[in-house]
Amino acid sequence: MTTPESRPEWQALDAHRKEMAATTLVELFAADEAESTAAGGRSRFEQFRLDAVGLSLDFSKNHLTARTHELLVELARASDVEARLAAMFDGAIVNPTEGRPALHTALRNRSNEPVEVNGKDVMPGIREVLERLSAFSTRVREGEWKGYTGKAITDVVNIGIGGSDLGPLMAVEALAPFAHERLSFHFVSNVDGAHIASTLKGLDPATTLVIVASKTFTTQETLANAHSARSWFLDSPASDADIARHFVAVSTNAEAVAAFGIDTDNMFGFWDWVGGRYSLWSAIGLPLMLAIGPAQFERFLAGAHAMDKHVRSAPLEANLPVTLALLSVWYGNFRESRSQLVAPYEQYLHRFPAYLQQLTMESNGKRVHVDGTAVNIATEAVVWGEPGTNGQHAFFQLVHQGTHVIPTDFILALESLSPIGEHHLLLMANCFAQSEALMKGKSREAVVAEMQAAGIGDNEIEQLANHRTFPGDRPSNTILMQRLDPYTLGSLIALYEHKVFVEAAIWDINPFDQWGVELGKQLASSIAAELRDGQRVTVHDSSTNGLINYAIQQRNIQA
Ligand code: G6Q
Repeated sequence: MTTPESRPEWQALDAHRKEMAATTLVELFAADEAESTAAGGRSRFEQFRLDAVGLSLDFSKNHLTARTHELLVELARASDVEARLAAMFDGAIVNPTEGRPALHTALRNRSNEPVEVNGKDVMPGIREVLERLSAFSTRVREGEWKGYTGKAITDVVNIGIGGSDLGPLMAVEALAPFAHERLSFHFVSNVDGAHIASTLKGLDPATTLVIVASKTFTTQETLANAHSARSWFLDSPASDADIARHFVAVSTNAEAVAAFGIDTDNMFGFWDWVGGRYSLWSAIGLPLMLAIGPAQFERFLAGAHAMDKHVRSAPLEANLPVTLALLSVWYGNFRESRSQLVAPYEQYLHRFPAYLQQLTMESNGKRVHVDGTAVNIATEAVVWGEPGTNGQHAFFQLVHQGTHVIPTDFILALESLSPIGEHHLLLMANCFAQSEALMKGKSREAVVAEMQAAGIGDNEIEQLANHRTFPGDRPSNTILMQRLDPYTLGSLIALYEHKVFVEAAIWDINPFDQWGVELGKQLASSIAAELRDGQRVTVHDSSTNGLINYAIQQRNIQA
């Protein structure tokens, strides 16, 4: 097998990195501006800017020249990115450790093209579930679907975790301005009883719809929360017969849904070739469809489908997801950055970083290649973030003056969904100012001059100047959209999904399995049995034995 780092294109980038090591962003801008003015050509901003599917990416504030970009694209080409994308879209087994295709793109396929798995077109099944979801959502939204006392539904509680929670939660929050006025949405994921208890407190069982969302329908946390929700429901004057009006399931496991007591007529299915963190486009998106309605949900799918078409048809050098992935590889593998910040300057996207953490780190947090051999290069960075401007008053200190260089994605909508006074102008100003400041920094000379102008004495200047100096040269992307709506949200999510896929193609890792998550599922059940049993344990290491035994002992004392 050719490892990524043994490719000549990788080595060419490594050599180029050395040439580029001392060149700063400010120098790159100065050189490009001089050249474009002399030649009457394009500015750096124009040169490193891409527009597609309602999104505009400015990647000029990165450590790259036209040559860097060319070399990165050559690496993508040598890594068979185009063929690998085609294989995914065409239903090939791109998840070999679980023997499955990964066809989230089929879920949003708006074309009439068939998509085959084992010789069978999956599109009719996808359309049928979408129609059932639409019919159900319309009935709930229009108040035709009644609770057991004859009242319309007012509250929807989604019980799920991981991929069955983060996507719908993020999207319902992101599109809140498009949501049905009568319906409120709640998401319960944590097995900590506080989550379900605080959510159900104050809700009326007679007007609450519970969605139990679990691909496998075996996830401990989700089943524990679903059982508690059912007990809460049956503690009201409702009876078993009323469950059908208040509990629906989204799953691939009809048997387990029936065993739980949910009528499979009230179940919306999906398929094993939909990965949890890629499942928002399937029936897992039911809360979003209930919130925004079937027509807007179609727009959401259409935005993602348009990005699917873009990633497959745009040349690699003008391809948005490919560009983001290549920048990530450039910083992670050639400039030693280990972390990426995502800063949406859009309050409605406040759960987007959490969603991206799962998408990115669960997909590409891997240490072996597709064939099982060890990876000798860095794979995924740590992804984190919070909405701006909040982050500026907290961790941006480290981004500006810490010892790590953290490439940042700024995301901003130009039009506010909540226009009040000058709020949006201030939000935009902060977003643009941060990327400028991260790039330019503030030299010691500028600090000294500023302090002298303020009449500060030499001793104080000497003591403070280094503290007030900013190194700058910190890279960022800025992703702009006209406004955040179902279409642009669909496109934005698909952009990052494909970014993750292209990174995985370059690193030659499988982005669609998650053995680390599976491990957590197994471990907790054996310790749960030991805690239930209450007998002293000796089978673990001394720390784990000690913790378990201490908890058992304390519980006995409390009892
Ligand atoms: C996602 C992961 C994981 C999964 C949850 C919930 O890609 O596999 O986050 O979504 O563990 O699983 P269930 O939907 O089966 O309950």
